[in-house]
Amino acid sequence: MEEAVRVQDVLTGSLDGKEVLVRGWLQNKRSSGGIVFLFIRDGSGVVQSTVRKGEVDSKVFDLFLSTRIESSVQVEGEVKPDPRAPGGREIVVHSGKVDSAALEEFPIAKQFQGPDFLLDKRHLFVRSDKMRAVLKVRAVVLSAARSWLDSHDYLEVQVPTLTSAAVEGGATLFEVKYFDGKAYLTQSWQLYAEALIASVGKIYTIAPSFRAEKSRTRRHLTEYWHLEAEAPYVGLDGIMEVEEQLLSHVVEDLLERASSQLALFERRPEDLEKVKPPFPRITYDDAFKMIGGEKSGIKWGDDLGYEQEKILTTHFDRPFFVTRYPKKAKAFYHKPDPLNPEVTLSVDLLAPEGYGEITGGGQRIEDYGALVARIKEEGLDPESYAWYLDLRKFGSVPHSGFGMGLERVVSWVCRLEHIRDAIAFPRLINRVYP
Ligand code: NSS
Repeated sequence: MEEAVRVQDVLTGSLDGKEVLVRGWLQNKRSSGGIVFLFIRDGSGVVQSTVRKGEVDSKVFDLFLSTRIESSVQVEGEVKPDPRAPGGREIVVHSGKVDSAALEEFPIAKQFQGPDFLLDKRHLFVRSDKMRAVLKVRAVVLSAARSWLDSHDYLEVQVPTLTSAAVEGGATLFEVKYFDGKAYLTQSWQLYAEALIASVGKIYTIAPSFRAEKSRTRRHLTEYWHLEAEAPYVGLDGIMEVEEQLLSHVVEDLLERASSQLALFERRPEDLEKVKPPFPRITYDDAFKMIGGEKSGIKWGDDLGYEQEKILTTHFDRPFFVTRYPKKAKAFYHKPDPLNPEVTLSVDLLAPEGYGEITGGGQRIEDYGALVARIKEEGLDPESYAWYLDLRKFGSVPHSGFGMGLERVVSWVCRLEHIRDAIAFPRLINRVYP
């Protein structure tokens, strides 16, 4: 196959005056008089290509005049600057062909179509400008995060998806048949991470986590991408520093590498330029007061829900930490605060503008007896955590970690209304198709 150039390179101007081959999908088409304007998308961008009657073979002209959008096509022609063309350049087509003509009208139209219809057609909707931008933002977030973690001596490791016990409480476990027994889809890598730090030190992973979330909310998926890190000899303050540095680096990289995608979502760079360490820090107690105590709909000790977090976020114009959640609001492994054992050395990072929680983590219980006691207190069976308890028998050290929901971060930076649009093929309570 002949080498095609990338549309992105055409749009930089470096190919002006040159004869090029471009191939891709016909995103849009317009014709007027003897001209057909083709808008060809190749994954790197969209370029206007102009086919003029009389300047190309008449069969080619008729073909492009009649072919439907989302056919795959290729054109050869000269790159010319043209201020009227989107991106400031067009290809003056000399020849071309339709590789695979769309067999039907493309079902996704420019006019309003309901969310359920678009979700049913997600396999085609992923071709939209919006989804393409989201995919790019996701990729930049992950690549920036990897680069920060790698350069700070965190080793990327992998742990099982099929597990035998709950990390975050049993309510959101997906059970799967495992031969004659049962297993669960992982909610978090955490228990395995705590085993691996004694082998390789600071670590991270990027993997799907599963939550059988029964609630339909704008911020819950049943399968989401989870970036998690764990570090030995790090306490609550230390892990907050890791989180704020990591997120600041990610945002800085997004501003540099995904500015046009952010602009598509009308995310102003000024908003993100504020994302610099140190982030504001408040305690759960402060937060409880700020939301008006019990008037907010929760009692002291309850976890902050979406509604409470939304109120809190009105007080901040950048991400902020909420620390020291009550024991009752958090999973069994969180270390009680030695100064006030009713609360834990836990921390959530909340994004502004109503988005709320994007990370959860904190310092873990390192003492064997204290961990057994907490497991029992939560009504869990220490037997199910036998290997995890072993970790406290052999060289236990203070350690901390956190998990960041990729789609939560993407929803916030892209100002999305619903988390389902932060992932190509969302898994929701009522949806595993397509
Ligand atoms: O339940 S978390 O708050 N914490 C953990 O799973 C810890 N075991 C992580 C750790 O310390 N290694 O989940 C962490 C983050 C949370 O802040 C959200 O950003 C995201 O995972 N999360 C979700 N994203 C999308 N959909 C759902 N259902 C979801 N649940 C959590």
